[in-house]
Amino acid sequence: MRLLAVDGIADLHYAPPRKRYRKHLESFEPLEDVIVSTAGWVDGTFANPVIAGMHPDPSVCRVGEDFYLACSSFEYFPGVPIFHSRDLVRWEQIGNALDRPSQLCLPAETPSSGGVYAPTLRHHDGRFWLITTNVAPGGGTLIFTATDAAGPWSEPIRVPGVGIDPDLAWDDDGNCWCTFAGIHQVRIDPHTGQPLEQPRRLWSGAPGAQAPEAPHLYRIGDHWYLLIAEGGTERGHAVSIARGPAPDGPFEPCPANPILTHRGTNKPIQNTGHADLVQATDGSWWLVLLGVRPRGGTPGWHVLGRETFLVPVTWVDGWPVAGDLRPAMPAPAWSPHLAAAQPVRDDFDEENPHPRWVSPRSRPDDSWSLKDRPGWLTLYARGGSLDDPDVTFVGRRQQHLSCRIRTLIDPAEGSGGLAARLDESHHYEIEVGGGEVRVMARTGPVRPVVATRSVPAGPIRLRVDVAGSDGWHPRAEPDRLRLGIEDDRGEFDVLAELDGRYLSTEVAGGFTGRVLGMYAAAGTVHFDWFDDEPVA
Ligand code: 6LW
Repeated sequence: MRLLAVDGIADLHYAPPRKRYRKHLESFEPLEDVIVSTAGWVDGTFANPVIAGMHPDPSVCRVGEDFYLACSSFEYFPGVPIFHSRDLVRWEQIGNALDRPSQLCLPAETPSSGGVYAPTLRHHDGRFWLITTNVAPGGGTLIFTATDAAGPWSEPIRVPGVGIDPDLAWDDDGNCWCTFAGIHQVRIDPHTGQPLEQPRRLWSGAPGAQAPEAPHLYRIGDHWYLLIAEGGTERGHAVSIARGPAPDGPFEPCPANPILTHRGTNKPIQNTGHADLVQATDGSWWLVLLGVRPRGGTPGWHVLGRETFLVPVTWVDGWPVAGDLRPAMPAPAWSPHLAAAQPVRDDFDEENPHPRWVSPRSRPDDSWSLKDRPGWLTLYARGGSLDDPDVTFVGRRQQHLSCRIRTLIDPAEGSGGLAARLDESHHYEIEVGGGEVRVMARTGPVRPVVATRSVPAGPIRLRVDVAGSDGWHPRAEPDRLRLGIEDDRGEFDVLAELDGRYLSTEVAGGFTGRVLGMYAAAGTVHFDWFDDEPVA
């Protein structure tokens, strides 16, 4: 075992002695397999976001020394990613709560940004409880339970009459209070999902505020606190709080509301809202919340979707006061916990895909395999292209403002490629098949083939470089994507360079961010590995 100190003593990497070898084009080049690190927590600061990429609507709970967090997942399957942390800063995805079709049905007619909205994750009576809403046809508000947050999670229990952003809280008499967007509340039987009364309206933030939503209800000391988001999930987003003597109020708003908002500021993190409170074992309090990192000129474009941020909370006169939310934050008082580092490469050597891999709407067993060609991910085309709701696409959320993705694809029995996807109407891809490589760019109603190149038969490396832009002028793009092919020496032959704004939430609309991945357009295609590496 070797322990390598990188970037100062707080950043340790453990590199096991086992050597692995890249297959094919760079045979027998040893790969250093760094499996744990404390990166992101250096010299007394930690980096925000703590979970980068499309991980919105975070809900957090603590069980002993362990923190667990869940996020929305919209039209992607599997749904509701579950993360674990011991230090609140470094989060490892341990599963997806909704990972079987019987739990998550997203029919082809489910629009992008439909599907699974904000969850609440709680631990009560020896079990994890997760409540969320699937807004797809045939969905509804659903409760799932598990004894291990990594799964398996139960079949869904339907909760009729409850809208989006449901929360669960229990009082000492065993009543289960379900509070949801509006803000409304109803007592329910969480085992059957049945309401025990008519829903009531609670406090709804500032008079006339847009979209009072994302309620979470907590018993803290002598008060019940009702934390909500208001102002809409765009630039006006905010976190507000009220308190009362009982779970159903009456609620008195905090005089300092909103307790957190970046509206009207030039701070680099915007759209801050939809928060959840948690207390660490040392007694300190923290908020996890969503925010975005817009780039480029005006109005600013965010391309990674809404991400999860962390901010400390202090209490003054019985009200929470949120710290200053910045990209570099003073680290918590405790030591960083060593957690699994995300490897650059997925070699497709495992029996099952890592939980970070998602597909739009569904991933039927006959659309993919890790066994048919061992060591490769094989995809079987269903829908013909990324324009189709049932395209065979396996991707992961883009997590770095600048990054490089690459894959070695064998299109011998079909065609497919590498894509950056915002939704069906907004995606760029580089595709190979029939002796040709093509770059295509779908932006709204237009879908030009931007570049083509003849290539010899056989496996080929496809590559997409995403370069975040730094300069500012009113029309500056948030980033640029360069799509091309790579030779065995790593030389990048760029076929097209495209403006990233067209794959942003501000252009496409909706609640999601970019997903980067592999797809099959026709027949059968094989992928030997997929690299996703941040670029400084
Ligand atoms: C979610 C709502 C919100 O249900 O966006 O930002 C909606 N907040 O609370 C979709 O994520």
